[in-house]
Amino acid sequence: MKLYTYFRSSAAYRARIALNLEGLAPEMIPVHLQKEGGLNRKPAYRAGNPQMRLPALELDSGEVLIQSLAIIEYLDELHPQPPLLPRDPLARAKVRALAQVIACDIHPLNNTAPLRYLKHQLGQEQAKIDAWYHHWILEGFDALEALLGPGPYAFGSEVTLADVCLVPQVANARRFKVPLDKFPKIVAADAACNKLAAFEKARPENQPDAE
Ligand SMILES: N[C@@H](CCC(=O)N[C@@H](CS)C(=O)NCC(=O)O)C(=O)O
Repeated sequence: MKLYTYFRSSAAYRARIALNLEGLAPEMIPVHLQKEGGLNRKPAYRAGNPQMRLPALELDSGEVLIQSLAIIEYLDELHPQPPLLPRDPLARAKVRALAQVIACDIHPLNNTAPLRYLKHQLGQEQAKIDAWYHHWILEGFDALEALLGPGPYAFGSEVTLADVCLVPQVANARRFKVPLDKFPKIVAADAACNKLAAFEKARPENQPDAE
């Protein structure tokens, strides 16, 4: 397998964590999202992933999977130990909801493409773009903080898909200096996860393409 990744991509970071948790070590293929306007937009990458985003997982069959949550659930179904989703349907729905607060409602608004659009097409100055970025993280984290359980992880005593999404989003928040003091449960779940090797190995600064 090959994972198309970029050290700073938080969606690729999710996939890296899940692969590590499942004990899988695909070949890492870095795709630079800034160089030459984004190497993800070149025909070579677009041929495998018409959406031109990261991550993509190329299977040994040559099939290419896109969308981090779809990739992670695929891996989880093939490698059920450790499970990233609980067996109980109610618990599964709750874990997916936590993951989707991040992956569907926070992250898409703060992604490279909409931020570039705000800057270049809508002519917004950097201070306004930073305010936008902070706003959507703070609003989403308010909800997550209220939804999170007692820990140590986002959904209790086991690592789940919720943690796989939470840790990269917290890393983004820190990178863009979003204050986290209002979110003790989020900070504690992030800290608990980062003690685990699978999370540590997936960190942006530990990637071969880190700058
Ligand atoms: N919902 C997608 C989001 C993928 C995504 O937007 N990835 C970003 C990096 S975190 C990307 O490739 N951006 C490049 C671009 O928009 O040009 C997923 O979960 O995989």
